[in-house]
Amino acid sequence: MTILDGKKLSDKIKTQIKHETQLLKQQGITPGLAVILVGEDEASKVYVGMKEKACQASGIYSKVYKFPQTISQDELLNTINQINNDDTIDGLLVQLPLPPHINTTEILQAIDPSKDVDGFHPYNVGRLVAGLDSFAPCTPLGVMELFKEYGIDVKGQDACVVGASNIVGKPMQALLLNEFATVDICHIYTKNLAEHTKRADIVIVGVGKINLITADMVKDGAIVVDIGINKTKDGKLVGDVDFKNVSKKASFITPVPGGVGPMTIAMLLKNTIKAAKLHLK
Ligand code: BQF
Repeated sequence: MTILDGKKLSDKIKTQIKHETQLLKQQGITPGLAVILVGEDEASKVYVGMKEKACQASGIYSKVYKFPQTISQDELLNTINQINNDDTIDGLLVQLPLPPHINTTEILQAIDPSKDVDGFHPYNVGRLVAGLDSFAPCTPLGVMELFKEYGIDVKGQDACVVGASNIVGKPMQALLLNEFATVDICHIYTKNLAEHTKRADIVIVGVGKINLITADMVKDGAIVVDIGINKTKDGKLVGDVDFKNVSKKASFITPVPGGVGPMTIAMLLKNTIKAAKLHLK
């Protein structure tokens, strides 16, 4: 069993990005990322803090726009318009979730697709599904990067993605299919989850349920990727996979923390550099 070490790979990518940023700066370009944070969600604050710190470490200019929970739809749209027109900013992301009175779909559609480093705008979603060059969502992109680093070729493999969100499951399916895996997506209405996961060469799960994937649900030698982030009663971070037992059967497995999470942040930096190069042309 090999651990897919996302912390280690993300550190390596951050160093590469630092060098790329230096080259861009020699051409008079400083890559810039804007992050919009609404309200007081503790997890969101931690994630935005991680993003700021990663930008700082790799020489990317970053600016966080903080707003109270009570901000209106129009104020938020105006801010996005202003950032769309700001030449010092290459990438723009809106930290989710937004408050319930905000129309998230409309907010995401207001982002300039050429600055859409989270890849949530329907323009980029469409391009990803069509197999065209696009900004792809950072978490599934991070999973593909881990596969590449560890020499895992998904072509012709049976993959089972558990969780069908727009942020993780659906773009994960598209990225795998674009590389010619056979992809199954399971969700809350799936009749027999174990039946699907047991068949798979690659199991990727991100639903937010502790111990959803147990050892009896994966085949010997499976590649297991855990995108879940859960807090136990004693405040420990764990994923959706029973790591202790599943790791005995898996050929490759990601830990939580230190697996896909750090890769998500590294891919955000990578997408921001990509946006900066796009704007250079
Ligand atoms: C790690 C996220 C759910 C909802 C909104 C490192 C992160 C997490 C874990 C991180 C996530 C999850 C982010 C680890 C960003 C990933 O060491 O395991 C980094 O900061 N993430 C987000 O911005 O929004 C989310 C999960």
